[in-house]
Amino acid sequence: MSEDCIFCKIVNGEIPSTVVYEDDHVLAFNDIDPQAPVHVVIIPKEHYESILSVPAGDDIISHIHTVANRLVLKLGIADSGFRLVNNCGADGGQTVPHLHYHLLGGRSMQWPPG
Ligand code: D5M
Repeated sequence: MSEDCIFCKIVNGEIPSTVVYEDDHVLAFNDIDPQAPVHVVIIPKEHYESILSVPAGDDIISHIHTVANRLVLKLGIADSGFRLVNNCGADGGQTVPHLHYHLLGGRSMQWPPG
C-alpha cells in the first residue's frame, strides 16, 4: 500500500469503483475515462510502481493475464478481438504509478497506437 496512490485507495475502498473482478491478488474495475465500449483496468492489489518493479519469479503478471482471459469471456469480447495494454513510464503514457493493464474491446483497434 502506497499512501498517495489512487489505485491503492481503490483497493482499500477509499475511492469507489465499479468492480468487474476481484480475488486475493487482483482487482479489475471499469476505467473512469473509457476509450472503448469495454475498458477495464486490471491491477495487482499489492503496490508496484510499474512493470519494472515486479521482481523476477513473481507470478503476478501471469496471474493478471489469466484474469484478462477470464474477463474477455465474461465481457463477451473474446471472438471480436481485444487489446491488453501496459503503459510504462511517462513517455509510455503511464499516468498512475501503480502497475496496471488496460483491457479494451468492443470496437476495432488501430495500429500503431499514438
Ligand atoms: O492509465 C491510468 C488509467 O486509470 C486511465 O485510463 C484513467 C484510469 N483511472 C484513473 N483514476 C481512476 C479511478 N478513480 N477509477 C477508474 N479509473 C481510473 P495510464 O496507463 O496510467 O495512463
